[in-house]
Amino acid sequence: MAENGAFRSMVTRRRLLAVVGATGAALTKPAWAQRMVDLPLPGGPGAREITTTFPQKGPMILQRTRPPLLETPFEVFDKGVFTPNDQFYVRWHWALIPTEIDIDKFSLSVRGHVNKTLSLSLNDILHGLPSVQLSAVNQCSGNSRGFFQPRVSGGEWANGAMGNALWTGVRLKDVLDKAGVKPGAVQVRFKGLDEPVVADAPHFMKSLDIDHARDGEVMIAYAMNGEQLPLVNGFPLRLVVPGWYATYWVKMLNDIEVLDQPDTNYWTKVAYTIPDTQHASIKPGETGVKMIPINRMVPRSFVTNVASGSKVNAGAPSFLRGIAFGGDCGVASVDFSIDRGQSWHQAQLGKDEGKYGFRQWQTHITLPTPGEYSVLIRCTNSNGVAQPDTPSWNPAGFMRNVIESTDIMAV
Ligand SMILES: Nc1nc2c(c(=O)[nH]1)N[C@H]1C(S)=C(S)[C@@H](COP(=O)(O)O)O[C@H]1N2
Ligand SMILES: [Mo]
Repeated sequence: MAENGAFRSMVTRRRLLAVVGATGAALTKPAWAQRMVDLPLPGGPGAREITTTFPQKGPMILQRTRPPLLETPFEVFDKGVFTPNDQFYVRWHWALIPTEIDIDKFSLSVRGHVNKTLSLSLNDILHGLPSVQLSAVNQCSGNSRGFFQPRVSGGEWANGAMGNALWTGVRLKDVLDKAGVKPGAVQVRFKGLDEPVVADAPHFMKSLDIDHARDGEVMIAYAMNGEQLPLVNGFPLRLVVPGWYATYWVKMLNDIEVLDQPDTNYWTKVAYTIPDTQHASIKPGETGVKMIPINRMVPRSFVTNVASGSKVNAGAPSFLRGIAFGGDCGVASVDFSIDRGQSWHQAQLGKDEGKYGFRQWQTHITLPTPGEYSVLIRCTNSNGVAQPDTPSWNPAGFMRNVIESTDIMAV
């Protein structure tokens, strides 16, 4: 898709009448922090409500209505490496999200430590700069949080707070160059159109170091899988930070501020920090650990065509397939074990759609005799980093990437 004229004509005036999160809960607690409610996971990750009431969205697992937290049903990942827009997961921090955007009035400001402040229209972005395209996994830092033991509070996601899309947009670098970054710039801060529910709460903002922002890969995307972004996934523009957790992928992006001091805002400095330890792991209750902002993703892999609890014939080959991703680089290999990790065998990798995206894998396994098996799948990325065999733990429930196990009964 070298020619992006199709997307350009698809970005049309948006008059969304559906209300995002129409059945909002009453806001009773005064402190903004208390609005970050803990989400119980009654019945476990498998027993959650499916909703079809969100604009431009198909069936999604409803985690929360206002602000929306919608999880991708896991079977969607078996359909291919690109996650369809209408079942791509959704996560917002604050409930005041525009329900329509007038694309003629929309503008993206570029300001702060720059030679020239810019106010770019969508037309300027779509027609004034070279377009780039890349497939990349967007994964919430807290994806799979619901599996943490001991349990931690936060959005109790199973494994569906991730998705892979083909993103089209412009390089952040080109936009920054247009404004002219002044010497002494240290970070770039990004903000969207969503707003806190109470005045004293911090607007959602994230920052990247200046060199990262100018690496030529970080993108301002206006299309996802060949279509304009769904409203709840950040229409009309969102940041795409390949290889980094989705917290940095600011949606409905309308403000870019170049900073000459490190960002001290809550969302960069306090929230979304991880222990500066191996696998970001600490012992429950451990204190006094140095915390750093969450950053690069780590490898993961999943079986998508067979669910835990399935039965197969003993002594006969069974077909297994799934997805893997390397995190901040490509997938080098996906291996499986049917003997609790004593021996590993390589699965076959599918087409490489780009190092930051999902990669499909497939294999046949033969479970020799009747009985219960735990089939383990392990991704090793092209930096030589493999998934760990023991789960890590941190109080925010971030960065889970332990080797997954699928329980299969051979009969
Ligand atoms: N403007 C804005 N952008 C945001 C957020 C937000 O609350 N507001 N949440 C971030 C987080 S934590 C995640 S996980 C991703 C989710 O992206 P998605 O909803 O498109 O899947 O958006 C990121 N960008
Ligand atoms: Mo997130």
